[in-house]
Amino acid sequence: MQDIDRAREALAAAHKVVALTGAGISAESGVPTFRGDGGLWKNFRAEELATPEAFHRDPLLVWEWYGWRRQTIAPLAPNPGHYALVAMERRFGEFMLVTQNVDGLHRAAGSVKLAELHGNIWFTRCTVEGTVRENRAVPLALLPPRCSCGALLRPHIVWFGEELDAGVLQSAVDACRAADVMIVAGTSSAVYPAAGLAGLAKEAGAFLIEINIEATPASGMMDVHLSGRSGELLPRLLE
Ligand code: BV8
Repeated sequence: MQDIDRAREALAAAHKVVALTGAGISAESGVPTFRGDGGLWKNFRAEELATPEAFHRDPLLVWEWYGWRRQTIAPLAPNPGHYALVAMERRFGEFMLVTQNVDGLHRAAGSVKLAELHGNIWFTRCTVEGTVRENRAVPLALLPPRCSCGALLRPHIVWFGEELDAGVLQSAVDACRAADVMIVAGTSSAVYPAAGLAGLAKEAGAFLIEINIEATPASGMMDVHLSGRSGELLPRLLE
């Protein structure tokens, strides 16, 4: 039996499904990934930008990077991979989508049962009051943007060395521990604690399906590795 048929068979018997996505699922929408050729980190040094120290040292530089990313993402649309996950949310009794992506494309596609582990680039957070507000301005009116209280605003994003939101992470952990099937799509499985979620699902007996154009450090624990683009393979899982 072909791997895609084994994956479909496991999904057909599943009641509880969790999906973990990374930058690869947005690649076909035109969003640059982080690693690999042309990746964001190639042109920028992660430690220069996606850390609280970098923001403290040079908030304008960090905001110029996020402003450029917002400008890049703003005109882009979800692709068939995003929409297939919306269809899965409506098909399975219990479904949760856990994403590492900050681009907001899962929300735009219609995903509701969604845990955004690393935050969302379309939201800012006041560095003094902690207030989180949606801000879709492209370009941003002021760089770096400031709160009405006068304090600097930061992207509502989890940087390296920062804790994830405990509630969001717990909901993702609970979903992985209860899943019959877990789909891991478009992620290099390099960043923790997100990269540890597939192991939790495996320990709890879930059937693991990886969708990626290459092998990853997580490929060895998968029941099925489907090699190819998520925009093509995710919809085929629903056939
Ligand atoms: C934390 C926001 C507690 C920025 C990001 C062990 C436990 C806990 C922490 C650690 C640990 N070990 C190390 C750490 C520290 C660190 C970490 O994991 N470092 C890594 C590099 C080793 N983790 C943290 O700091 C986390 N915080 O745990 O707090 C703590 C605190 C201090 C000390 C210890 C513990 C915070 C992590 C969040 C960091 N923020 N982003 C921003 O986005 O601007 S992470 C960043 O990488 C993005 O969010 C991205 O989502 C994430 C993962 O990358 P991917 O999404 O996988 O993207 P990538 O480009 O890498 O891969 C794309 C994949 O798609 C590839 O495999 C490619 O083949 C594939 N692909 C491409 N095209 C397609 C495709 N697949 C299918 N179809 C296609 N068309």
